[in-house]
This record gives sequence, C-alpha cells and structure tokens, in this order.
Amino acid sequence: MAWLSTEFYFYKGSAPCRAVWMTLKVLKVDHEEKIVDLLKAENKRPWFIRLNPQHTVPTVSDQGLVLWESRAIMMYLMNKHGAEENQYLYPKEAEERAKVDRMMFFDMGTLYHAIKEYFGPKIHQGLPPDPDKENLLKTSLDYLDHFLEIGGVPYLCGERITIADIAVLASVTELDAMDYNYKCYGELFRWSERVKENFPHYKECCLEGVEMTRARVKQLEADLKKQMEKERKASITKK
Ligand SMILES: N[C@@H](CCC(=O)N[C@@H](CS)C(=O)NCC(=O)O)C(=O)O
Repeated sequence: MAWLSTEFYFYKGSAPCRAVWMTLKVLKVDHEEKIVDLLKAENKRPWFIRLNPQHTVPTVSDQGLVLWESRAIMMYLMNKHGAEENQYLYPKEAEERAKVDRMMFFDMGTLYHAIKEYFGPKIHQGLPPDPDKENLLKTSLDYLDHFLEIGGVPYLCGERITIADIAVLASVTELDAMDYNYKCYGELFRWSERVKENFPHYKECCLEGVEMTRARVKQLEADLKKQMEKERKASITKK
C-alpha cells in the first residue's frame, strides 16, 4: 500500500537533502525517490505545501508520518530503522548520543547557518559572498577544526562515523560547491577527506548535487555579468 512506503522528497543540489539521502542509503531503507525541482519551484506547488507547509526539502513521508528538517529526519530514521549492525551511527547510550546531538545542533545552528549566510548572495544571485558574514563562517570553521583537534579521534564523535559526520559532511559539500578552499583548517580538511574516502555513499549522494550547484552559480554569475555589461553600454549610449 502506497501510504505504508517511505517517500523521500529531495533535490540533489541541496546539502541537507544529501545528508538525509546518505542516511537512507547507509540504513538501507527501502524508499521511493521523488525529486522536487527547486529551480522550477516545484516545492511551492499546492500538493507539496499540503505535505510540508514550510515547503522545504528534504521531506520524508515514512509510513504516513511526514517529517521535514534534515537532522530530525536523520535521528528519526535511526530510531525507526536502525539495526544492531548500524547502531554505531547513532549510539543509544545517553552520553555517546549527547555528543552526536551536540554536533548535529552545531551543524544546524552554527556551521550550516554560517555557510548559508555567507554564500547566500552567490547561491541565489551570482553575487560575491557577503563580506559582513565572512567572520561568521571563519569562526564556525575554526570551531570545527578545534573540536577535531581536541577530540583526537578520527571522526567527530569517536572512532566511528556517526550521523553527525554525515550531517557535517553534507554541509562541507556546500563549501566544495562554492569552490571555497578550507585546506587551511588542517584537522577539518583531513577529516573531510577521511569521511569522503570511508563513507560508502558519499560519491553517489553528493557529487552530482555539488556539480549542479556549482554549474548554477556559474550560470548566475555569467547572466549577471551580461546584464551589467548591457546596462553599462546603455548608459554610455544615453550620454
Ligand atoms: N533546516 C532545514 C533547511 C531546509 C532548507 O532550507 N532547504 C532548502 C533547500 S537547501 C529549501 O527547501 N528551500 C526552499 C524553500 O525554503 O522554499 C533542513 O535542514 O532540512
């Protein structure tokens, strides 16, 4: 029956969607993939707003339960579909789980927030990033680098990958899409390379979306340049 299935509404060029997609894959949750094209404003269509009044992707409808907010979806998927062999991704023990939750909230409230703030003009209009928000981004990358340094373990919360690594990796892929160089954050860079190499669903769930965003930004920049040139020529003709 259709309402008993798991439906995943997503757009590959969205970092939070990539985080949920990687979680669905690693948990081997049988799901139907339904692309919502943000560039065609499919998320503003009445049927989607009825499903998620906030009209954001990712959205998951799991056996009739509709959820949005990527990190909440990831936690739910673990609670609902996690099995003994993948429980390490979201440990049940309170202290270990709290460490994962801490990084999930850091990702949402600090890191991804800073990425969106800084790169907003570039992503949406092809303009340079907002210089007033550069410190916000640098501070959050510094924090992340420092957490990894003092943690002294290969992944954000210990010896094994957790959903916090998946969420933060998805945010970092947005930096890749922006061609932002974060090599100077040594621990962060090495961690990102480690997760990209060792997490089996990174390539499948991230590379195409990163390319889509990169190409779209290049297109917006080219359109903007053309428009400015047109306006410049028009103003010369007027004089
Ligand atoms: N905090 C949310 C953010 C979701 C979000 O803003 N998604 C964007 C794409 S990256 C979106 O759907 N934007 C369309 C809109 O807000 O109308 C999450 O993690 O799921």
